[in-house]
Amino acid sequence: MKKIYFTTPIYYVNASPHLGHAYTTLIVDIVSRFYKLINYEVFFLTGTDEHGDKIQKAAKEKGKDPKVFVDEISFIFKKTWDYFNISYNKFIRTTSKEHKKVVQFILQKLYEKGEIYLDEYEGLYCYGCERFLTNKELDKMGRCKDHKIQPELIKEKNYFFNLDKYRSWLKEYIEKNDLIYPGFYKDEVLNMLEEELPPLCISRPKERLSWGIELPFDTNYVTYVWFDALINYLSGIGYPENPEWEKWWENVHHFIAKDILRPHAIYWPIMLKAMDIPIYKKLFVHGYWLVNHFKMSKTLGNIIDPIDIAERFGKDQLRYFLLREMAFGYDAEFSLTNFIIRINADLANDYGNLIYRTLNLVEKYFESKVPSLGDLQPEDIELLESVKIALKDYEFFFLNFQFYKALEKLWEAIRKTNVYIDRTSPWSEVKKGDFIRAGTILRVLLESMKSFAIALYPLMPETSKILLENLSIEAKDILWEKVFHFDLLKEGTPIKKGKPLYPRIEKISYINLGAIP
Ligand code: ME8
Repeated sequence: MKKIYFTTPIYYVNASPHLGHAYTTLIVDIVSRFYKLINYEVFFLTGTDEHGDKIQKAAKEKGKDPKVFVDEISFIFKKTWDYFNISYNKFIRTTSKEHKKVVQFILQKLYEKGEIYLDEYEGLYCYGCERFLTNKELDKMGRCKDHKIQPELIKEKNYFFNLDKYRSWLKEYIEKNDLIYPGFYKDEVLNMLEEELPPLCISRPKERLSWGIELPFDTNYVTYVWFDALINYLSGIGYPENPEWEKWWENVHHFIAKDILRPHAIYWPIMLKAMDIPIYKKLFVHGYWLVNHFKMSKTLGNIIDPIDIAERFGKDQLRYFLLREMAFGYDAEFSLTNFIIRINADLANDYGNLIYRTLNLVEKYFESKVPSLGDLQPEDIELLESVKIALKDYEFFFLNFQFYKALEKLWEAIRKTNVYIDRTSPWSEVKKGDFIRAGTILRVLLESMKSFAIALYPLMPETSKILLENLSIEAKDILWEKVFHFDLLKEGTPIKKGKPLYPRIEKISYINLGAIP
C-alpha cells in the first residue's frame, strides 16, 4: 500500500477554533478519506501551537496560568475535531514532552553546525504574525497588511538563523520543483525571494518571555513560534527516534492558508535543508473565508462558529458547502444566504430528490427490494456512460484539488439522472404492466446512486454511510473502484427508504443568527 502524509497547520490556542480553522482541517479530512478510498495508507496530523507572546498574553488577560490556559483551549480544538469526526491519526501539542525534546535536538544540531548565532537585531515585529516583517509586508500606514496592527520596533540580543545564506538555493529549488500549489503562490514566493531575507529570530530572552522551549545551549533564552511550530511536522511522526518517520516523510503534504505562506515556503524548506532532511513534497495553499468582505478573524470580530452552523444545518451540509463554494487558493465569502441557496439547490433538490424519489418508487412497486437488471435500453446505457464519465472527471479534479469543479461534474450527472427518471417514467411502465422494464430503470437509478454515495463518502461521510447502509452496500465495497461497477447491488436484497438525508432549509431555522449575513 502506498503511504501518504497530510498535515494541517497547528493552530494557536489564544482563542477557540472558528470556521477558518475548521475549513483547513475539514479539507485535510476530506482529502485523507479520498486517498483511503483509492487505497492509500494515510497519516493525518493536526494539533495546537501553544507557545509565544500572544498566548502568554491571552492567558494573562484571562488571569490564568499559561499551562492551564493552553490545556483548556487545546482541549476545545480536540473536542471540535472529534465533534466533526475528523480522521486524524495524531493530535500534536507543542507543549508536550515529546515535541520539546525534538525541538531541542534540532536546535542543538543546528547550533553545533554553526547555523544558529547570537546577534543584536533591530526590526519591526508583528505579534499577530509572530515574526519580523519586511517593508513589503507593511501597508501605506506602516501596519501589518494581514493583521492591520502597527508592528513594534524591537532591538534585542537574540539567537538567529541565517536564512539568506540559502536564498539562491531555495529559489532554484522552487523554480525546478512543483512544490507549491496553486501556481500563483509559487510566483509570490519567488517574488519574496528577490529581496534579501532578514535573519530569522528564533529566541526570546527568558526575562521577557518565559512561555517557550529552553534553548539547549543557552538557558537564558527560550525558542517559540516558528522554530518551535514548524518542527511539529517531524515530531508528530516520531522523528528522529521512531524509524517509521522516514516512510511517512517521503510523501508529506502540508495544507495551509496564505497567511502562513512565508514560514512554510521559505523558513521551513531552509530549516529542512540545514538539517539535511528532504524537502516536503507539496504545500497546498488556500485563500481566506471572508465575512462581509473581510478575513474572518478574532481581531475583527466576524467569527463564525463551525459547530453552530453544523448543529443547525448538518455536518455534511457544512462540509459540502465549504468544498463547493471555495475555489482552492482563492478567497470566498461566507454568508448564510449563499449557504442556504447552495444546500437547498444541490443537496435538497438535486441529490436529495433523486434519492427520495428512487427509494420511494422501489418501495411502492418492488416492496423495497433491489429489482433485477433486465436488458439495457439505449437511454440506460447513455445515462450510465455519462455517470461513468462524470465520476472520472470527479476523480481527476479531486486529485488536482479543484474540488468545486469535481463537484460541478458530479452534479451534472446527478441532474441528468433526475431527468432520466422523468424521461423513462418507471411508473408508466408499471401501469403498462411491464415490471421488468420498470425494475431495470429503478436498478439503473439505484446503481448510479450508490456510485454517487461512494464518491461522496469522503466529503459527506455521515449521510453517505446511511445511504449506503440503506442500499445494503457492505463496508468492504466502499472503494473507489466500485463506483464503476453498475451491478454491485444484489437482486432481492431489502433496502430502506429512511428519512430524507438532505432536508430543505426553511427560513424559520436561520432567523436568529444575528450578525451573520
Ligand atoms: O498561524 N480562512 O495559527 P493560526 C481560511 N500557529 N482559513 C483560515 C482563516 C480564514 N479566515 N483563519 C484561519 C498559525 N485559518 C500558526 C501555524 S503551523 C506550523 C503554525 C486557518 O491559529 C488557516 O489554515 O493563526 C490558517 O493558515 C490557519 O488557520 C492559521 O491558524
